[in-house]
Amino acid sequence: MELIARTATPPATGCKAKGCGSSDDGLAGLPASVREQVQNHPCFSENAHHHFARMHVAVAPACNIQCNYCNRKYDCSNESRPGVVSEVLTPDEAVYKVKAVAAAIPQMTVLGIAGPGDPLANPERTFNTFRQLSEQTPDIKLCVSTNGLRLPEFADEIARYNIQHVTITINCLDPEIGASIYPWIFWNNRRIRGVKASKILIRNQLKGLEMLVERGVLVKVNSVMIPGVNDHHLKEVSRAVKDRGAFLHNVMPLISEAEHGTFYGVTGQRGPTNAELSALQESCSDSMSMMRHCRQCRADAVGMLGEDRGQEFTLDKIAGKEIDYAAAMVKRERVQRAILDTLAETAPTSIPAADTDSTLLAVASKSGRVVDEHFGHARHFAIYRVDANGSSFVENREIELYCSGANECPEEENRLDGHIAALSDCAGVLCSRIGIGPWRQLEQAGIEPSSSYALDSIEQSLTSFYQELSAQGKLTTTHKHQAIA
Ligand code: CLF
Ligand code: SF4
Repeated sequence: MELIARTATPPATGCKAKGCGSSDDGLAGLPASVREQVQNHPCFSENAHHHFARMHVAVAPACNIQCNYCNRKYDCSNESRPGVVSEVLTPDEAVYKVKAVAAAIPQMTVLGIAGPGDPLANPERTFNTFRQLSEQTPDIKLCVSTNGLRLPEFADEIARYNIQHVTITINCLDPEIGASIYPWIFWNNRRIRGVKASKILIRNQLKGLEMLVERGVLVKVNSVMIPGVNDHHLKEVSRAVKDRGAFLHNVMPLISEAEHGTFYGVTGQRGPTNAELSALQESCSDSMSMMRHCRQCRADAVGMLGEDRGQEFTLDKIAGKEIDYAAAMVKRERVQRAILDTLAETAPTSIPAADTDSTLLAVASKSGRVVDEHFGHARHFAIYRVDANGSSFVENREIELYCSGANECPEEENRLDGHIAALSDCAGVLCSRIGIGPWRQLEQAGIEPSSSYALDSIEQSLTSFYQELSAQGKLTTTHKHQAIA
C-alpha cells in the first residue's frame, strides 16, 4: 500500500463561503442544462461525490508526451495517483465491464477514460469504446481526461458521441515553464523537445478548450502543483482557463516519491505541503470554482471517489454474466431519481454560511457516504464546516498511514504527529473505530474523537456530533475562530 507522505501540516486557512471547492452552492445559479450535466457527476459536483459513483476503463495505453512527474510503467499521472498500474482492456471488454458495473452499482453515473496513457493518443480504442457506450448504455455520462495535445483534432468527435465532460491537464501557459515540466512531445511523427514542444502543447490545450466550450462540453482543467516550478504561475492559469470558459479548476499536488521512478522523484523535486496546496487553491478561488475533492483515481477505478471496487469486477469475475441492460436502466433510473429527490429536499440546510458558530469536523470514511473507516486505516480525512444548521464539505486532507492493517491499533502510538497536525484546527473526528492510544493523544491535542456514529450517514452524524460537542462545552472559542480563519 502506498504511503502518502506529503502531509504533515494543516491548511493555513479555513474555508470561506465562496471557496468550498465545487460545492453545490453554485448549482442553483446554473442553467438547467448545466445543472443536469453536473448534479450527478461526482467530480464536477462536490455534493454529488457523496452519492454517485464513477468508473474508468483502461483502454488507452499509449501517450504522446512525456511529463516529468510520470513513469510510463504506470497510469497517466495527470489524473491517477502515480505508482499504480491498471490492466489494459480492449474496447469490447471495456463495454462489457461497464454494463456489468452499471447493473451492479445503479448509482454509477459516469464512465471516464483517463489512461493508462493519454486517451487521445489512442483515438481508435477510445472512440470505439465511447461509440459503443453511447449506443448501448445511453444513461451513462461519458467523460475523458487528456493532456490536450490532440484535442483540436478530436473536438468534433468528442461532441459527436455526446461526451459532456472533458478534463485537460494544463500545468502552465508559459512555454519556458513548460520546458521544465515536459521534456518532449511527439507531434506530426516527430519528437520535439524543449520550449518549442511546450509552445505546441499549450497552444493546442487552449485551442481545444475553446473548441469544446463552443460545442457545449463542460471542461475541467487539472493542474499539477510543482513547488518552485509552476506554483507561482497557477493563479494565472486559473484566470486564463476561466476566461476561455472552463467550468472548474482542480489543482492537484505533485506526488514524487523516489520509488515511482519519475524524473521528479529521482531528482528530489518535492511536492507541496497541505498548507501550500490549500493556500494556492484558496487564492485561485478568487477567480475560479475550484475542485477540492479529487482523489487521483486509478485508470481502472470503480466506485465512489476514494473507494476502489475494481477487484469485484475483474474480467474473470464478470465473465459469462448475462446482463439485461434494459432492465438495469429501469432500476438505475429509479435509484438515481430517489437520490436526486433526497438531495433536492436537503440542499437548503446542508450549506451553512461561514459564521462565528461554525467549526471544522473531520470524518474518516471509505465510502464518502457513511462513517466507515477505522482511524488507523484512514488515508485521508474529509473536513467539513459544521454549524447548528448543517454541514458543508471543505476539503480532503491526506495523511500518512500509521496502522499496518492489523486488527487492533497499537495501544501506545507515537507516530500520530502527522494526524494531529493535519486535524489541529478541527474540534473532533468521526471514525468507525479507534484504539485507546490514538484516542488519548487526540484528546490531549484538543481534538475529540468519536466512533459512536459508525456506519451512520456522514451528514446526520456531523450534525449530531456538533450538537453533542456543543452541549458538552467542547466547541471552544479557539475551534470556532480557527474554523473561519
Ligand atoms: Fe474520471 Fe476524471 Fe471524469 Fe472524474 S476522475 S475522467 S473527471 S470521471 Fe475525478 Fe478521479 Fe480526480 Fe479525475 S476524482 S482523478 S477529477
Ligand atoms: Fe504520463 Fe499522462 Fe503525462 Fe502521458 S500525459 S506522460 S501518461 S502523465
